[in-house]
Amino acid sequence: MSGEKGGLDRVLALELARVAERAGVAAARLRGRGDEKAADQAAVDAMRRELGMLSIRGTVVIGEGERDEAPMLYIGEEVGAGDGPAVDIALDPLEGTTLCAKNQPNALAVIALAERGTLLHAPDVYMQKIAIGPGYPAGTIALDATPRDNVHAVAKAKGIDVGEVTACVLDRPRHAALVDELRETGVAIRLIGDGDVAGVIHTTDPEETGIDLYFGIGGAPEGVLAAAALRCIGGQMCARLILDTDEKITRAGRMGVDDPARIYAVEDMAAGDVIFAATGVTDGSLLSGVRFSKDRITTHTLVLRSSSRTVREIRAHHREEGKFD
Ligand code: VTB
Ligand code: MG
Ligand code: MG
Repeated sequence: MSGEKGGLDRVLALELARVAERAGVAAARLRGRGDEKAADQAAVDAMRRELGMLSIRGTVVIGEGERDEAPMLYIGEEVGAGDGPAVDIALDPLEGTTLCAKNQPNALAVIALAERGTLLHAPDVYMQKIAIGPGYPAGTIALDATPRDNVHAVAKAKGIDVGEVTACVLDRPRHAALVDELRETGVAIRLIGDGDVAGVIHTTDPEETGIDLYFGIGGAPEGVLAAAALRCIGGQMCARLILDTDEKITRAGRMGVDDPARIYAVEDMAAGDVIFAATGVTDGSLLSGVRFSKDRITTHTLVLRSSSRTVREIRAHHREEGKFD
C-alpha cells in the first residue's frame, strides 16, 4: 500500500510507532531505579532490534553519538532490514535518561524517519533554540530578538497579557541570565530538569500542557528531533548550533555545516516528508508513561506525519509481553 501523498509510505507511521513503543517499554521497565545508564542501554537495544525488522534502508543521521563514542545507533549506522526505501533516521531511544531514572515527567522514546538527505546532520553539540506552536504569524519569534521582545510578540499574537504566557526553560546555570530577563517581563517560567524535545512539543498544545514557548540551550540532536515534530504539527523554531571551538567547527563542517553561525528554521532541519513517533516512558503532560499490569502492558504514543499533518495518539494494550523480550 502506498501513501496518497508525500514521499514516504504512510504504513511506515505504524511501523515507527512500534519502534518507539518497544524502546519505551524497555526503558520503563527500569524506570525509577536510579540507573540512567541501564535504562538508556535497554532502550537503545530495544529500538535497534525493532528497527532491524523494518523494510527500510535507513541511515542514522541523529543518533546516540558520533561513531567512535557510541557502540550502537551511532551517526552513520545503517539500520533496517535493507529492502525498502532509503531514509534518514533521527532517534533518541531514551530522551531524558535522568527523568526516567528518577521517574519524573516527560521521559520519551523518540524516533523520526525522513526522506533520504532531508534531515540536518547535526553534530552532538549544544544548540540555542526558541520555539512556538502553530497558529502564529510567520516570524513571531526570532533567535536574536531579546527574550522580552519574543515574549511580547507571543502575547500580542495570542491576544493575552505577558503575565498569562508560560515559557519553558531547561533548569541550568547557563540559563541564569535568560531566566533573569524573562522574570523582568512578568512571564511564568516552567523550569524543567531535562527533556527539551518534550519541552518544544509542549508548545504545540498550550491548552493541554500550559506551555506557550520554549527557550534555551539544549542538545543539537534533540533540536533536530523537535524540528521533525514541528514540521508535522506546525509551529516555528529558530535554532543555531553552538560551535565555540575550532574542533567543533571542523566536526560540524565534516557533517556538511558550512556556516557555523547559521540560524535554522524548522524546514532547514527537516526539509522533506517526515514521520515522527514518541512513546511516553514516564507520565507527562502530553503522554502517559508505560503501565504494567498483571497481564498487559499499556503504551501511549504520539505519531505524526508531515504530508497529511495527522496528529495521532495511539494507546496500545500489549497482551503478549514476550514480544518485548
Ligand atoms: C540537553 C537537552 C536534553 O539533556 O541535551 C540536556 O537537549 C543536557 O544538557 O533534552 P546538560 O549538558 O546541561 O546536562 C536533555 O535534557 C536530556 O537528554
Ligand atoms: Mg540518548
Ligand atoms: Mg536526549
